[in-house]
Amino acid sequence: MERTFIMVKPDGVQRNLIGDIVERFEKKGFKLVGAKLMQIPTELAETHYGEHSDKPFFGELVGFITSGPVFAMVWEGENVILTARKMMGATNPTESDVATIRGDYGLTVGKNVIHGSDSPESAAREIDLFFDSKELISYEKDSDKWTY
Ligand code: RTP
Ligand code: MG
Repeated sequence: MERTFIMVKPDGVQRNLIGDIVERFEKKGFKLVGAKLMQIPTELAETHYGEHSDKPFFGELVGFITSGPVFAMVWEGENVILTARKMMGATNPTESDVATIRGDYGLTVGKNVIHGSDSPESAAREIDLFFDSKELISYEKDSDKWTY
């Protein structure tokens, strides 16, 4: 079953959005297989956002993501990578649809509440960067048979 890395960014934690975001993914039918509140060290932030190291906003991005605790999660389910990106909405909240997380709660591209892996390769890389395999749990739920 597919897995993806999802993170409530420091603005989302400060604005009390952890519960809402977890609830959206739970109600959709996805399964939480790992989660932790953490403060991202600068080096991990630079590695995580390495694809943007040449961009003018890189310093600001690393500064923001390390500015306070984040809530890091791994979610599992059919097509979870692409579906999570749809649930998040477009990167810039001025372009994200209503009823998406960024569309409902974001106003600026710099503080857009949530991160989610954008491909199977990113998901594998980011899960490995943020979680030890011992922190991820495979388990059955009675509701699985009503979801699939
Ligand atoms: P994320 O990686 O955080 O999930 O966001 P994303 O895939 O939707 O967007 P991405 O292109 O990977 O950009 C990473 C983050 O950089 C910030 N950004 N700022 N000032 C700007 O023009 C600009 N462009 C991107 C955003 O906070 C974005 O989430
Ligand atoms: Mg991205």
